[in-house]
Amino acid sequence: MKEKLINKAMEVLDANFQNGGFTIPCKGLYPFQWNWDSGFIAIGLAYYNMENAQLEIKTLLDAQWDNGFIPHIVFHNESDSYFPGADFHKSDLHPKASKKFRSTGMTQPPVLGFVLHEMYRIAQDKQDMLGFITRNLDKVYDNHLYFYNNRDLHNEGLMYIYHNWESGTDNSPIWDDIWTTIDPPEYTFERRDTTHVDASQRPSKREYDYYLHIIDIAKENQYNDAKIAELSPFLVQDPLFNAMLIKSNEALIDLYTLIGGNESKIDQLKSWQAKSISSFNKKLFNKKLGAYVHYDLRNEKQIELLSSSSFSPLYACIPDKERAEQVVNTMIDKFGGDNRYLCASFDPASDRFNPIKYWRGPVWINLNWLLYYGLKNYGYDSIAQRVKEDSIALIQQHGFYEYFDSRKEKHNTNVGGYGGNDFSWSAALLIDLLNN
Ligand code: 2M8
Repeated sequence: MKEKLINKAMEVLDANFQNGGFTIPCKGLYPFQWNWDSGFIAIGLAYYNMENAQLEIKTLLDAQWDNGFIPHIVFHNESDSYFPGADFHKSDLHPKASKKFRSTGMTQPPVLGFVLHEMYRIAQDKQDMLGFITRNLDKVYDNHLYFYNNRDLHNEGLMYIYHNWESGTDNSPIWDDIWTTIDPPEYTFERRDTTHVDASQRPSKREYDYYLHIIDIAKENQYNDAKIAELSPFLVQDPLFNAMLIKSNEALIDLYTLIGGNESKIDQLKSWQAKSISSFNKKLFNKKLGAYVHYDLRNEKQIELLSSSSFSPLYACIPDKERAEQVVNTMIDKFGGDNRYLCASFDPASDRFNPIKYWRGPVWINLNWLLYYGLKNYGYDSIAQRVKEDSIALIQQHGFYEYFDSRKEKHNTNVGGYGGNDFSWSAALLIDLLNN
């Protein structure tokens, strides 16, 4: 069984690999290179094709801007199967944007630091991998420098995101209250996602109006960070995004130490870490809910809602042991009933929960992967094992879907995998889980 699944996962990844040296998340639905997808994909590729794993990262870094920014989508190729594409985003409005590749003017959770660390762990030829890391690590460091210089509004070590697409958890109910504060125009455009996936599993047209409107505000200001921080109606400190940065900081410290030299960078990273972890625990923990939450900077308040992002700080060792226990208890109490696969992307008890709609409830393999390692960090091995087994069972029963129903009873009917099929990060991270 294990071998068959791994072979199928490799087939999915290989079929999604493109001539430009990168892997698309999924045919039709996502025809370009996505930032954090590429990171997760490289981890899976590292097990059987290190050359392509390195190429995946190199190709993404080739699109880095002169200010260290790494965009969320790189439009290496032309495709009209996706909206909004390069002509809408117009990254060239920013003076430091890549001259080589068109891209979006927003980013995604910064996974590259820990991805390089994972690739090193997996590599058979450590020397070769260390060479690759040595050639690329400063680029990732520059990306972190970009964040600390431009996204840390209050100089507290917590980055803001200015668009829900920067979170990676696109249409999460977390944003619902923010949307009520905005009144975007009704855009006229042709949706492409709903030609690939049933509309019931995707965001609504009105939600797309919000998404496009925020991009228009950023474009009117040439994607200038300071202007965006002043004007964007969406400005959030996201626990998942910041946990990814903190985990990647830690990875950079380890990797620079391995390479030798670079003392001043290591010192800088350590001081960022101390500040970020301390603020994270002060500002993003919610005692009443017993987990981490988002902070809405525009409206100056915590968003008191639980999502799978609430547990992601376990992956970056952000809580101390006692707080980690609270977080794990919350996860099991609220998301871990016997009738559920772990881990729903949004609080199943909430009236905003939707079991089939994208980031409003379904289980996602990348979040499960982060939770698996996060739980292991604190010795919760049997719960970690459950997350792993649930992930494998879902893929085995339905295929390499983009997301899955958390309700166990649903799976008796053989319905349960949603969104795109033959989805790259589901395949890549399953390879890692099965090899672990
Ligand atoms: C989804 O997001 C894109 C926009 O970035 C979309 O819906 O069009 C999200 O799940 C995101 O996290 C992911 O990186 C992307 C590609 O898989 O798809």
